[in-house]
Amino acid sequence: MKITGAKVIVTCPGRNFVTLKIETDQGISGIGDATINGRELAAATYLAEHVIPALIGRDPRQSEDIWQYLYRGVYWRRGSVTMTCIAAVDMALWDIKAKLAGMPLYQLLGGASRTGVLVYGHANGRDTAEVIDEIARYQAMGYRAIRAQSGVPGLEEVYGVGKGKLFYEPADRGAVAKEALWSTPEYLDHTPVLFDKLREKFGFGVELLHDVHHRLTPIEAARLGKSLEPYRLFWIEDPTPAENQESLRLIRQHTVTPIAIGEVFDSIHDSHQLIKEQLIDYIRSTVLHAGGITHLRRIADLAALYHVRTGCHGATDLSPITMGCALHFDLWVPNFGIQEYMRHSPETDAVFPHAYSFDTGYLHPGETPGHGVEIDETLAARYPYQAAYLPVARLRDGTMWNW
Ligand code: EZ4
Ligand code: CO
Repeated sequence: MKITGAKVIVTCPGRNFVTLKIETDQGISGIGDATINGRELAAATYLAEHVIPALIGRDPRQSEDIWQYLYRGVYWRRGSVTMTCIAAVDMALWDIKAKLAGMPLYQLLGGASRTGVLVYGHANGRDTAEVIDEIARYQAMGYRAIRAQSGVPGLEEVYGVGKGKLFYEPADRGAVAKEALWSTPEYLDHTPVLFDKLREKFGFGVELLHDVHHRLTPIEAARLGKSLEPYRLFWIEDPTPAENQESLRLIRQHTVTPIAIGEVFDSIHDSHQLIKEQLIDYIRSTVLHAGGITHLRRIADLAALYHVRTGCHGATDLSPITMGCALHFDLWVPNFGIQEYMRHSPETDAVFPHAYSFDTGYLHPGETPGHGVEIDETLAARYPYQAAYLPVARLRDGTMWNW
């Protein structure tokens, strides 16, 4: 069996997505996601110029050897663009392999370890009253786990709030990123008050989560974790930018609020120390930015040794192809924790018809052979690429901060 062709499809059904399609001499094709928010064309070029020529003629069933070829063989290891492009190839090859076997992808990984994949939704509002309404809305839809993000008095814009409720989208159209103001003291004062009100309103029967989005220093994160302990959060997400893995030791010494980190990580080396020292409870790496199913399963296996469970990233800038692959992975992986599920817009869902479905708080990848996600190329062609970027953050005095 041979790979006979491959192409990159860039489409913008509400937001940009980069898709790799691989074709074979047996008439079976597979697709993978290569979207990096704000760096879409870098991934598209990397695939078209540097990866596709090397794929032609290879046996698509040798997904491991192709992974190693694209990782070791490139000399320049790791990095988000490289690892995302490897992931796109890997997803497409697993799709082909599972279609060839006539099985849903999760069966090739080891079969279902659970009946459904627990997901969390993203409830956001400008103030506590709006957040309460949104949580009630998610609960009415059947969600059992909900991430609460609220505006902060004194700050015009914060991560996770605004631009549509059920379809949160952080990127703004335009050639240059928008700038937003960030101030930690207001946030740290406001967040425990928010969760106090949420628990008062909803009780402890719903899992509540919160994304800090890399905004804090370690000691600030420690204070936040400690102040949220009475509200028993499922986790706080990305409390600090965790390039410095050691800094999580400090947070751990001060709080038992569970910690999830890693949506921007691109390989096992980024979380190696976090996992081995049990400095986190959930690893957020997903199939897209961390080298595909082939690499994510290695991260999950390492994590399992240290009681760390998975909590895959699943925001709207990860295409339905990533969601499909993640759900096959989640249904199988023994140390599954939870899956993020930010709903895609109807335009996106129409371009990427998929077999996965939501029922009473759980997603299921479906039984279609392969990963169960397709791309409607005719429809995709109607939505050309539009430059869009995540905002950048500055402190009151103009200092650049982490968005
Ligand atoms: O801001 O994926 O948990 N989800 C997140 C996301 C990220 C986007 C960045 O592209 O933090 O909303
Ligand atoms: Co996040």
